[in-house]
Amino acid sequence: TSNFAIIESTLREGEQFANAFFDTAKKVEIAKALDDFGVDYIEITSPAASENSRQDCATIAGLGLKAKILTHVRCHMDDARIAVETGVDGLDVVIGTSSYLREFSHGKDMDYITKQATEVINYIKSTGLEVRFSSEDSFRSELVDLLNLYRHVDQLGVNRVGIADTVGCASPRQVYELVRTLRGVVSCDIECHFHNDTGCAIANAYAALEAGATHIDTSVLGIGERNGITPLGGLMARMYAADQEYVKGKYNLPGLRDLENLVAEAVDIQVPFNNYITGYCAFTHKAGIHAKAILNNPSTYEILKPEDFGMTRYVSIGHRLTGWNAVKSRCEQLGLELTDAEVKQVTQRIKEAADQGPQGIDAVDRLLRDFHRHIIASRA
Ligand code: HCA
Ligand code: CU
Repeated sequence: TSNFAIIESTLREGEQFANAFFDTAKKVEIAKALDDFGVDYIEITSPAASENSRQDCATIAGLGLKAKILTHVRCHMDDARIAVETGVDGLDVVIGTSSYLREFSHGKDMDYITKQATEVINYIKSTGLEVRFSSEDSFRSELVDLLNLYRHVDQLGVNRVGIADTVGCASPRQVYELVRTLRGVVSCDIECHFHNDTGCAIANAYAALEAGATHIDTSVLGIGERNGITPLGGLMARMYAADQEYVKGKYNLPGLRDLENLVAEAVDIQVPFNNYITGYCAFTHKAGIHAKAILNNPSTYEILKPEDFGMTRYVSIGHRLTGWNAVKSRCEQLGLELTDAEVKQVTQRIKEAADQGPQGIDAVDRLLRDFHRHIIASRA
């Protein structure tokens, strides 16, 4: 899994999020922020969607970013022609192959799809641009159909084939098996796209990489159609846990929080409390047993180092699960000299107060200072 690339789709899949409306300036700001973060590709809404979409696609393609710029188009000659004109580095071409999509969406059979794909891919290749060919709703498509189609487009010379769990139905094991099988059939790169309807989008991305996939689609905070896709931050957490040095060396991890805040504000949402890495309690330790071990060695209860992400650890002590080691550490931070026996005594006071309700850090600090003043007075 150690070599993987991110196709960042906040400006394409993310635009399909219920709240999303990005004007040109916001798209440019987000594209630059994604580029600073170090994503490999930035995927933009199809220029065939609207006149503004077309202009914005050309604008972003013209920014001269380090990331390659892709646009996402249906498997149609008209769309492909418009896309090529925008100056992007490549096209992500998609067509629905599941029986649902063939029956209820475009109404085409596999022969037609193969013919259409051939024409569009040959055209894009003739322009010298990168091309990826993907099947929408891959997990509810016939396996033989998929493999035949992918073998065919691989021979046409596509850069990547794509697998999309459009409806979020796949489990990590299914993903592993499909990607493994596909790995044996094509020699090009394999891109994967996972919706998060059942909470598997990060695990599925990881399973895909384990099975030989090379590219993963993400969006900032996971925004997208319905409840979205693999979130960039969550994938970073997962991949950091797997190969810290690679992830730290390649991506600007301390930039994650600002990037998420930028997008959250643009689509008028809050970063979730339990978000990977940047959620407000992602590095908060509470139970006394945890706090004690964390203070001795953070790795005891942390697989992600907060400082690698520009975050800080917080040991919470204003509650009845608190332990005297954590209280002692807070006393040291406040410069209050107390013996261990005295710290144990004041810990009891905190627990008594906390039994009545949660205690904010200010209330706890006041309690510690008052206790300390009394001790000093009694010593004199
Ligand atoms: C959709 C399209 C897509 C495309 C994924 C891909 C999906 O909005 O339905 O190009 O690989 O989820 O299938 O986002
Ligand atoms: Cu999608």
